[in-house]
Amino acid sequence: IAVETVETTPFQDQKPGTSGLRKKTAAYRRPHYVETFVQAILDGVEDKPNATLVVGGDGRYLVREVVQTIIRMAAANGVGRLVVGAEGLLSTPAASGLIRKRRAAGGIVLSASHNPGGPDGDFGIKFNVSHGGPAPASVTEAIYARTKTMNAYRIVRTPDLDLGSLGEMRVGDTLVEIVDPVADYAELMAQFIDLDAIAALFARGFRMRFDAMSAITGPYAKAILEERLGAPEGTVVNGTPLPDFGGHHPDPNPVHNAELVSLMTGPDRLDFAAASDGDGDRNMIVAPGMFVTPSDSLAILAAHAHLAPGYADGVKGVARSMPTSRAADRVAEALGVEAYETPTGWKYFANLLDAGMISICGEESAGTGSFHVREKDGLWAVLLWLNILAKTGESADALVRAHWSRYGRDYYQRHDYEEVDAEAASALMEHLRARLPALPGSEAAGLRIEAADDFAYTDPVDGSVAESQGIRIYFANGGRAVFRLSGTGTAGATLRVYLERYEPADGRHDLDVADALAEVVAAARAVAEIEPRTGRAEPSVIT
Ligand code: VG1
Ligand code: CO
Repeated sequence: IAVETVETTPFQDQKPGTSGLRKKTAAYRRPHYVETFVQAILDGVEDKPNATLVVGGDGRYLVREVVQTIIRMAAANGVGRLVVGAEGLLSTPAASGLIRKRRAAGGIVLSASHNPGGPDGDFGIKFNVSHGGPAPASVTEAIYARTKTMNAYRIVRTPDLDLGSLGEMRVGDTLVEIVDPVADYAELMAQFIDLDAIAALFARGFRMRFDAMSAITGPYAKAILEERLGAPEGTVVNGTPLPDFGGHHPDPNPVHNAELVSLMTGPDRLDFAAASDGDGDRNMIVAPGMFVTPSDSLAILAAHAHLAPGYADGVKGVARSMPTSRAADRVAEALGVEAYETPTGWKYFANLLDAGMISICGEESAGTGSFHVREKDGLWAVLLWLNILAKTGESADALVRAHWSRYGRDYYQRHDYEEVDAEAASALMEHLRARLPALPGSEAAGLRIEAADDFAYTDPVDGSVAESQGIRIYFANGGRAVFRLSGTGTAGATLRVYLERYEPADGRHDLDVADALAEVVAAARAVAEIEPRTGRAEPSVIT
């Protein structure tokens, strides 16, 4: 078949952020926009005739069309094999697992994750490398550099492939293999999680809800929880991936899924509830009567992971992103293993996982994962929780309270100021940065500042350095505030303010979170001059 070379004008705005290229869907509607980015990815793939690429997305609007485009361009560029999820579907963790299992050169995941989908929503293209994890900054920077001068791309003109039928097809010299998106992932879970113990839990009448939020995890959760583990039908709700996620915001947190939290209060409450995001890598855990913060969840999973077969040898080390609360560090200390603190974004965990330095890692933004893949994994976290509940025989809320009484409680909140004027947001950060040397010893809203810095990370494996990853301010009451700008937003800037305060093991664990953090919140707002600089007296979302 004839390969066509299409001449184009380069784009200057295809810079990947925290997790791939993420823009308003309309941006991808511009002629040659998708093709330019895909060509820049393909240009970086070595030994193409012998390379395998994994392709799939979270089912949102535009995924199918872009999968067809990638197939045509991979064929035109001479890629040996494509492994494509049926109907173009693959969750982010499933794609990561497939890349590893098939020893692929990498994978292209089509998703804007927890951002809304549809023609007026967001779309994204992520590139993962051969270890299965997000491309490191060196790779994304090279892709971005190529897009800025890209003046032609290669494509074949073939009819759309039928993405619904499993099996192999040829497009030119490229073998396209359509696979069941769930099968390999379910297999992987069976290796790491004690599924029999969970099945026995359901057989004893354990009641839970898993809300797939009309995004990618529906088919995975139905296959594993309902079909394999025998949870009653209807345990999984919103289980069909829809192009617009049913109009919902597929971000699993107590604001965007308040229903799940309210379901867990009152006399008829369930034993457990959970949700995942657009592309299936995040998780929200709700215990009877309480939302479990992702920071606490990470610590609790690390403390009990040895109860699951994949971690029976013990946890080797733990990592958390810098803004995540320090709860996981306390568990690492008790286990006598190393705790690492990385910048925000999953790509920083991959080297530590590859080197066997950590077993479990996570982020405050509802991401938890382990060495089973190189992405965070929503359903895996839910299954590990169920595994732990089945093995300990504890209720989820009792497990959380027991954790606090042993390790103390890290009260935690994140305040997001969304769609702030981009210049005002950068100026706010610059101002804080400039004042750093003067902050220690000073007071903000009556609270004394003990230390302050701008977080930088040196990767202990390859020595690469990431600078300016967020401003940390430590207060005299044991509190901490962290400030950074989001790298996944698509309109204006989002200022994220992460707030926490530690209450020791013998302290008070039953305070209202807002009350517990009130002093730290006031100090953070004052020191960053949030209202005068952004015009916002209150954040848009508190999670
Ligand atoms: C956010 C989160 C970060 C997460 C990233 C991707 O990034 O804070 O922890 O890794 O989203 O998550 P930012 O730069 O907007 O703060 V997802 O579920 O998009 O893959
Ligand atoms: Co996600």
